Amino acid sequence: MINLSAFAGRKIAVMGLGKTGLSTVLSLKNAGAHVYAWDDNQASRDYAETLGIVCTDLTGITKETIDFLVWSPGIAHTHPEPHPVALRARAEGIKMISDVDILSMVQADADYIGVTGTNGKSTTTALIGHTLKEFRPTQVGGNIGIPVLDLEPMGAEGTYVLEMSSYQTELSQSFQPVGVVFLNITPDHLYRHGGLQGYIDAKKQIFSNPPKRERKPIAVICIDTEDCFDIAEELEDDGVWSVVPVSTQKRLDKGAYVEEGKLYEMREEGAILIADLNGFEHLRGRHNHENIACAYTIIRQVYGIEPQRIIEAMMSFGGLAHRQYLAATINSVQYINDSKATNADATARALACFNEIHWILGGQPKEGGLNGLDEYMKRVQHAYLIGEAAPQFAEWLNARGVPFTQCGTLDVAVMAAHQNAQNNGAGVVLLSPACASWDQFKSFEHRGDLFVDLVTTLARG
Ligand code: UMA
Repeated sequence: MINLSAFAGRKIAVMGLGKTGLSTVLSLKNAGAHVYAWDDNQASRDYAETLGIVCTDLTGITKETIDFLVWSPGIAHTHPEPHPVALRARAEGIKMISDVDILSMVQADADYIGVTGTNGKSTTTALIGHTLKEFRPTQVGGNIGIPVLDLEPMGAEGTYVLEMSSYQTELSQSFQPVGVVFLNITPDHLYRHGGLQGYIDAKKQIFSNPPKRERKPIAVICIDTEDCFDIAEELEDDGVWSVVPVSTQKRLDKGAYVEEGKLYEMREEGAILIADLNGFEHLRGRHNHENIACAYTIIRQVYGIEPQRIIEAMMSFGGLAHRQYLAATINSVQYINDSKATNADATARALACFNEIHWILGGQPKEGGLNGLDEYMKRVQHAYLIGEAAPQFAEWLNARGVPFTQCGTLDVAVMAAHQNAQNNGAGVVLLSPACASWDQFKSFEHRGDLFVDLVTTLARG
């Protein structure tokens, strides 16, 4: 846990008592701050009270009674509607900050690498963390699921590698990364940012606080999506960041690119072959080539480590649960947990990697539904629908001639997919929902864990 004694005696409000809020309140209380905490959900307040946290309604906070307000990333403060506590704070002139700001203030000497973009953030963050650990003290946190104040202090010797969602980049004003990886942009969380431009602007905030150091900070940007290409050009023109482009679609004359699965780095003398990425068993598909290329490039550019040492350290990365994770193989049928695919774009990445797919999908639909997935339907043998999105998705699949079964819940879907796949004696049972999980589950992890439990039971016969 990060030592927050710098905040002893300060009066601090904390909104939201999920992972971020609980970690913030407990760290601040531990340091002797006066903490006023609230969550709109009774069950969350009840749980917080079991941890000794007294809950206080924050709608009446004033500038005299509160020094600043720590906001949980998932709570809306602008779109679609600003939360009443956010309105109150703004009216009172109370500063709203994030847990990442607090970490940045108290661990100001450490290095920070921020990873953002729509898809691939968690894998890239974990991969950078796994690799960099071989060379210096390194910790991983943020949107990946570890609240940053639960990390350990490191000082100037260490690097915090933080996955930053658009909710976090938008909130965090003191975050000063020495390196940023910006992976891609496709529409997501549009309701929370008032549309695509709002979402892009929120993500771009990650560049708004370059650290004041001798060397320019490094921005590794995969320029394969148009919006990222534009961001790279804009940053290049500004001249504050050293922009290093990455592509998995075309050769570049600067930065790094992947061609036919091989990673090349551009140097003065030309393109140098760094690694054959097809050797990364746990990181299959072009989207993972993007993740590897960006992870490699940021480590290489920020720390100048020898290419082969980076690649060697990367090779032992085992992949992440809930992201195309092989949960089991039963008689030559593979069962893949890709519960983290909460939008169509993420699901496209999984569908592109397999054939003869028994595809379990559905949940709370995102804007755009299954748009963009047409080209993968020839890979799908049968679809199994769950959750709120089922009627909408059934219409979409029907229009494309994809056979499907309405299953309602995940247990029914797994059983149906298992029986069909086993009868065929081949193929893949893939949970890649293209939806948020919140209609039937607490989180995508909860959904993925249930899938793995069901599959494990089937594997045991
Ligand atoms: N709440 C209110 N009022 C509201 C809305 C919510 O009081 O109007 C309360 C809820 O009752 C709940 C708490 O706020 O108790 C939840 O806070 P939160 O949504 O900020 O979630 P945390 O548990 O703090 O988790 C957050 C991130 N969640 C979101 O941004 C939605 C986690 O990312 C992150 O791992 C964690 O902080 C640690 O940094 C998850 C996520 O879904 C993985 N992220 C989104 C994504 O990846 O698409 C952005």
